Amino acid sequence: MNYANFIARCIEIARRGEYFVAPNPMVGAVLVRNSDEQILAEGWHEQFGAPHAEVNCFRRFDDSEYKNTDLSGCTLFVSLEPCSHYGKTPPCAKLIIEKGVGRVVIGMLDPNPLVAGKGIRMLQEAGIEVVTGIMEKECRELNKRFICLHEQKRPYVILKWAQTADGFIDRTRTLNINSLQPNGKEEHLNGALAISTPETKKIVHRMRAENMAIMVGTNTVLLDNPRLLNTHWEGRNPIRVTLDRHNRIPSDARIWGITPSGEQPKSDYAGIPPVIVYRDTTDWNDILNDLAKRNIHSILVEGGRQLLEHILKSGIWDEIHIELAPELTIRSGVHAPELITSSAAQSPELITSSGMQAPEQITSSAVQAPQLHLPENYDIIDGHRMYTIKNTR
Ligand code: AOF
Ligand code: ZN
Repeated sequence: MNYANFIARCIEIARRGEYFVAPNPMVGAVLVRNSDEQILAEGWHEQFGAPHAEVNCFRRFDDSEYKNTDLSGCTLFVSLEPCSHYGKTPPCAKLIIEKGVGRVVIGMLDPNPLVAGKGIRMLQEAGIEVVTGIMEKECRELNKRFICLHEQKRPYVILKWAQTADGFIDRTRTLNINSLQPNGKEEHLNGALAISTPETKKIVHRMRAENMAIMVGTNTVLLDNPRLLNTHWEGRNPIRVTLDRHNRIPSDARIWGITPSGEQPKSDYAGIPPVIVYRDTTDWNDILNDLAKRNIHSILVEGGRQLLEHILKSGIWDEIHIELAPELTIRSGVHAPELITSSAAQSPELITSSGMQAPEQITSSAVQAPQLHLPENYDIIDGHRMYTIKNTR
């Protein structure tokens, strides 16, 4: 039996829950008869708070023509270790034991401390053969956000911007809060440079659906007056996050999500407010800690330059997505953020002042820290180059 093929199928069906399960992981389960490798049933985690993949798989099995099959001669494939805790549903490991499944093949361990190996132990103690670590890399990629929250106690961070061929993200504009367009209107360019095309805009909104939160700095709120909603892709609206140290964001700014008739916005994530504003700190670590406490597993940062550079300097980010318009040049404006690596960020003076003597305790790798460059490979959408940079720290 090729275990990897069935775990690959688990990953495929897990993705059907992509826009609906966060902050839970996407999970898929496939029940297979050993003698002829017939798939008897499949299930996936469909929605946050709803039954887990295994429960859905057994429900379909019970409704199927195979329902009288002796499960001791069957293998349950699951992309994530079955849970051992009483959460919104009873433990999946207990259900698997009750069903009398002979073997369980697992993609990866559940990093959630409530589970973390206990699910596997429960199965083994019940005499079930357990195989783990099949397609582990792919399973980790599937749930990189969920894993980041539990392993690093912070959300997965994606930085995103669009730039001209000559490296600008916007025109130079002056702040004029009174020029904000009223709430309720779809377009909000407010004089900002429009770089994205209809197709790349959809990708941006897909990213807003994939990540639980979205963040921009105060200036971007004041300049663009954005709503930061997901209106061009399926799934939910992200939680809107910004900073406002000096109470500059007016009460009618569109980020608050208050409708023209005065209705307050509803959060698409149970128990988390729709808008979070940090007024006491701009420190990236503080913000990430707070977001993690609220169970937010991912954040997309869309600008502006100041916030993006603050985060780049901190070194605490996971991916950068850059859209480059190869035929658009504006010659002056707001420069795209400098791609500074985290090791360089730890000793910025060493890379900026060339004549400086390096203190002994600083290693040569810090001195030589390279700047990141745009990768050689990119996707092309609507003629625009779509770059992805992963933090390899
Ligand atoms: C599984 N199968 O399909 C999923 C699991 O709040 P609850 O009760 O839904 O539990 C959420 C936790 O359960 C989540 O953090 C993760 O550890 C695990 N998710 N486990 O056996 C599933 N989605
Ligand atoms: Zn479960």
